[in-house]
Amino acid sequence: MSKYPFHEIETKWQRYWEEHQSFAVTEDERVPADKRMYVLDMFPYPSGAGLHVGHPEGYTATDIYCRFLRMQGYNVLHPMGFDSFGLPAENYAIKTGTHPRTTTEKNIENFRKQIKSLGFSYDWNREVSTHSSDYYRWTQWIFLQLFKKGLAYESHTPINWCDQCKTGLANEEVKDGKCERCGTPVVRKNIRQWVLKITEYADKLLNDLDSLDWPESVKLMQRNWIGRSEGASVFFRIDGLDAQLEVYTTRPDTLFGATYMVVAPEHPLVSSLTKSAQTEAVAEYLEASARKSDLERTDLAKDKTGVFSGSYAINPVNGKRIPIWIADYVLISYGTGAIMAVPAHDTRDWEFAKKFDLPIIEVLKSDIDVQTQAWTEDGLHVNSDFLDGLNKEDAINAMLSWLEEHKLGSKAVNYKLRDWVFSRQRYWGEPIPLVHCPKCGTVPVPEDQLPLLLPEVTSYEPSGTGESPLAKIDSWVNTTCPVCGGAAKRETNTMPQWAGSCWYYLRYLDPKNTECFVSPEKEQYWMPVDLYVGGAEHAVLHLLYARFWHKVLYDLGIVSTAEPFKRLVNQGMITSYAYQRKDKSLVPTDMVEEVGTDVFVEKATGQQLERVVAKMSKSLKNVINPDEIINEYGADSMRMYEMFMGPLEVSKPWSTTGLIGVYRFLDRIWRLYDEKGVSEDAPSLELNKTLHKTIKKVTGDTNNLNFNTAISQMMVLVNELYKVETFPREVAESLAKLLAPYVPHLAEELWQRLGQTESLTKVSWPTYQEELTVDDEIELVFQINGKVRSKTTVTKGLDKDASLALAKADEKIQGWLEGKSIVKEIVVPDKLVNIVVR
Ligand code: ANZ
Ligand code: ZN
Repeated sequence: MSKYPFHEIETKWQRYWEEHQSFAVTEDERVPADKRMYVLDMFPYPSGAGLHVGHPEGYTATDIYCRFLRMQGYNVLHPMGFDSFGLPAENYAIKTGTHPRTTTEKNIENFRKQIKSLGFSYDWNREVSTHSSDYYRWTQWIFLQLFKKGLAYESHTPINWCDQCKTGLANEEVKDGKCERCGTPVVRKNIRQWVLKITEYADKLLNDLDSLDWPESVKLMQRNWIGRSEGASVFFRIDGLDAQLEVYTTRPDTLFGATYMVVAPEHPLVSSLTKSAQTEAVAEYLEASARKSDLERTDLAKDKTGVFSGSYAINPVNGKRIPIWIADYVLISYGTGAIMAVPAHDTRDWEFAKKFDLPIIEVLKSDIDVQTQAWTEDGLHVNSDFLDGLNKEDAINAMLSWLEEHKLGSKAVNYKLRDWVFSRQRYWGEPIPLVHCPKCGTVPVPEDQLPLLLPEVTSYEPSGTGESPLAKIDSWVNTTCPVCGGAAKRETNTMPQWAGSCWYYLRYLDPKNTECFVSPEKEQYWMPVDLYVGGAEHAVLHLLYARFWHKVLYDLGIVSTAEPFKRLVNQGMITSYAYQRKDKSLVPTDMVEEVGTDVFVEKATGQQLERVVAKMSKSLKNVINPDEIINEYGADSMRMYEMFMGPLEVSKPWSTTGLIGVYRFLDRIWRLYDEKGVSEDAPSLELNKTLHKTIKKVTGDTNNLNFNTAISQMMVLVNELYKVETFPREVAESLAKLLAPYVPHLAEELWQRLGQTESLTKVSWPTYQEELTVDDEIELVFQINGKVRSKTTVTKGLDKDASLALAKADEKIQGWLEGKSIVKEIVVPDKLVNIVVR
């Protein structure tokens, strides 16, 4: 008995595909536009840890889909590359002195080898790496287009800073007040930054989401992140000062309830508002709040703090004098950095008012006493003069008209989205191609001088003072101005890792072009990306940034579509099992023994453990190494198992037992062809029907990315084949074709052993006859008052009367009908008969 020789088979076919360039793709003009498909994977960061089992999940899904599409006559672009600038290589360089390029290129080599060992059908001729100068030349070029369009500017406003990573961060990189990468609480720092005006695209980024076939959850996250808010800006006169205080409010209708105002500590009017008696207290407060993070300032649970400025504003609707406070629960970065406080109907304002004993006036009819709690729900207006009795919508409109008429305010829109802090004070990134000239100001490096190469340094250590290691290389920093030729200095900040991934899908289209970043013909041939698969963690980072750059390029007329990624699918996370003690602490997997089916104990103590699902982690010793799996069970087993684990989009735990099950299935297929042997007989009607049903199901499921159910159906067919006497050639050939996208190495081998000389990559997908996929026999269900009481198997196509007669002849049904009167009879042919009785 021969064992399924996957090692041999997999090496053989990987070599074959490479030698025959089976997956090299060209812009074949004979292929009509609707038969061109661009299927994209999120390219990996080549970390030192190598491929994770999560990578092959998405990569296998797209590979199956691509192979399937090709067999259906599509011209398919399916590329792969590396997102190779980034902090880990740089941190490693700091520790060891190894150049990040050396580490990165070594890691890329390992990644490429690992990815290739899974037999994916990438066109490797199109590989790109974002750290290579041929590539980042064009990243720099795109940056310059943004700069020339006025979309990149230098800013001196405080930004988020990570003391651990020693660099500035974009808002998107701050999660719950902490650095997204290392978890260090983010502080504010005043350093010069390059910022991209993503806010100018807020509306386009928001509105165009509607046109995308993306998971609703991702669209919602982007909508919330952009955070469009509609309201009004209202002007308040300041008593005794020739200035006005502008606030942003979503509830202008509550103006009669505004009993005080608050400005952020950084508000430009703070010093003019501060009366001499308050000077000291205000100064103290400003200092204290400067030390706090935004999270500490805005946390709802935190005690409210603030200080009275000494000044008063005039409420424009009733002329009342209301005090102006300075408090850090108002953020300088949102709206106008100043608010009108309506403590009766806003929780934060209410807490503040209680603490500092400020008046609380009910202006929305409340079910509770607003002196004891804020009422934040709807209510008809009260204590509000011309708004009394109106509902929210009418009151807002009435107030807006009033404000506009008196020139005291107007409709306004605000966004949560902030401009993108784009410079990093680190080494391993694209140098920003700008020169600072004392005479000409900031000027771009001429495009024909790109790439501006990243210079060699002796120390990768970030200065931590807000300058990148590049600032220490005088010979690089000192240059001449491209405009006037005088002495000038180079910009020393580098770009964030997101820069390279903002446009890589465009470079794949034309990776070797030295004239432009992509030729218009190639761009138009392939774009947009038809299917993009990757992890959900990029919802507001990469996916928002890439859309932004793409829209800028679109407005510049360089790309032909308004959106880059038509359809997006998020693969679920592959988790692992972990073992939990009663006190919820986790036990490393190698300290656990399975003593019975699903019964686990801790080896050392014998204590019973509960199996739970957890993220893979080194400390729990439950990280699965793809290399080991491939070596032990083969790439085809790995591919098919990851697709069989469950629906692509859900998170699911790795189980080696499950993997072995799939391996056995492939072994069974192997033995079917190898031992049973193929006969030239025609298949029986029965078998033929199973075959055609299988083709139909696998076709539909593969098309919908429902790979797990497609695999189940193939299992049904294989089981059937073990039951029948002979293995007809027709079935053997079709099965090999169905297997081709899923387990391509095994399928090619079986196909060749059937005497075929052409690779399955050149063969068409099998078709099915619809009439063979429908069952003649169906189950007819009998119900009494909607409850199933009996059923029977009958030939399809029975009419209503015959079905009803059959039901009434049924013994059990007769029992239910006894002594009752029939009210109604419902027949759904080939499905059910429902008799309603009383
Ligand atoms: C009066 C009011 C009454 C408000 C009321 C709310 C409820 P969104 O929806 O997120 O846009 N606000 C405005 N600028 C702020 C800032 N810089 N820092 C902190 N809070 C600020 O929220 C807009 C509301 O948040 C505004 O409407 C303002 O409070 C507050 F019953 O004004 B409102
Ligand atoms: Zn950090």
